[in-house]
Amino acid sequence: MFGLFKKKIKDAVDKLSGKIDEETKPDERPGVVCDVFQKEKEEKRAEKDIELGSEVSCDELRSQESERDSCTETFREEEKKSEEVKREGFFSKITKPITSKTLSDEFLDDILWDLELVLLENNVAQVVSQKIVADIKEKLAGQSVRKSQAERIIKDAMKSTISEILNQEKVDIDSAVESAKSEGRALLILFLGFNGSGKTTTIAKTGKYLMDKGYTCVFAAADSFRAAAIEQLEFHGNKLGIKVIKQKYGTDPAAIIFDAVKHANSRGINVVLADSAGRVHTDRNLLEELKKIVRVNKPDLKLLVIESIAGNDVVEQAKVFDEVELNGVVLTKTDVDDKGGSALSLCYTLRKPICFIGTGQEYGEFEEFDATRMVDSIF
Ligand SMILES: Nc1nc2c(ncn2[C@@H]2O[C@H](COP(=O)(O)OP(=O)(O)OP(=O)(O)O)[C@@H](O)[C@H]2O)c(=O)[nH]1
Ligand SMILES: [Mg+2]
Repeated sequence: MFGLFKKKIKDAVDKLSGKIDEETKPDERPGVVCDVFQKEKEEKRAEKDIELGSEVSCDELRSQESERDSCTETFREEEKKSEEVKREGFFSKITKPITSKTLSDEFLDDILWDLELVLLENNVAQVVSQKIVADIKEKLAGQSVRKSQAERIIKDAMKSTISEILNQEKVDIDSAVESAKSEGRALLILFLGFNGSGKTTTIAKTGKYLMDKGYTCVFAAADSFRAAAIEQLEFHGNKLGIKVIKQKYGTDPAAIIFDAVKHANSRGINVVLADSAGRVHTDRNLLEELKKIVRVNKPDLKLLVIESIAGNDVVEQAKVFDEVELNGVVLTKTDVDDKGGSALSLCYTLRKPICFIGTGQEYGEFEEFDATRMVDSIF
């Protein structure tokens, strides 16, 4: 899942830290000066040896001896200087990367643009990618860092920003069921969303998930609008052994859900899972119908079922559906989405948790969303 997204992020971080490494490379010049000085000193020593080795008179010898003494003095001084330069070269090699060059705003803007592009290409909404990039810039600006440090700083900054976005307050379905139970009633969960996003399949998967936990459920066939929608839910109900409460096509969906809740409450059933017709977020009539369902039945949880592959459209869709005050999101078809940015965009825009993810067409291909696991798997 999200394989390409993880790879692209990793590549972008590598590229970024490589550029930072180039920018903050230590200046090697003191080491070079030291080598040149050493060479000069050796040449001088060789010249003196030749001079001292030739045939000379006593006077010349005396004057050469005094010259040699002064030469030895000069060599000592040169040697001392050389040691100092050597020491300075070594010291500056350690300190230079930390103290000499800092990462300027212009440099960071330039290199972080690449990262922003990667995020945008992977369905991370612009506001979200801008926030991630701004957070990293804040942590790097004015610093002078080595490659390994840059990599760590970038990864930590991205990790903390992405975790912060994904870690919305969880919807605890088990406690919600238990709390409804203690009030002697069934918990009502309404699934809503765009056409074909996976609502009916998700209801079937949630039914199986709850039954596996020992809860009893009924389905409310409240998509009385689309041809064959009722039969589709009945097909799942029959397979799973879950009763479907239905009426004829064209019946008010609010009334169908009302009946299903009454049925569940009278039989001590724990959860009512209500289907609804797929609607385009721009169709005001269908949105008004949705609001009526909510007004009449007051669902405990309203979950938006949205396709991971819908790309940046998810943000616009989600905003409109949030007019009914969503409690969370089910992100479907993550198995066929390599990008993964939708999860981030949704959480950031809605400030609501992703409760489940659909990872395939089978009932069992459905998991509770774990933000920490997702972040850890990216980095
Ligand atoms: N690969 C994959 N396919 C899925 C997933 N969830 C649903 N689907 C498929 O998506 C298609 C549409 O699913 P439905 O459950 O009918 O969607 P819907 O939102 O109820 O559709 P409408 O009622 O027409 O609005 C079906 O072929 C499902 O099998 C998923 O997590 N992964
Ligand atoms: Mg459906």
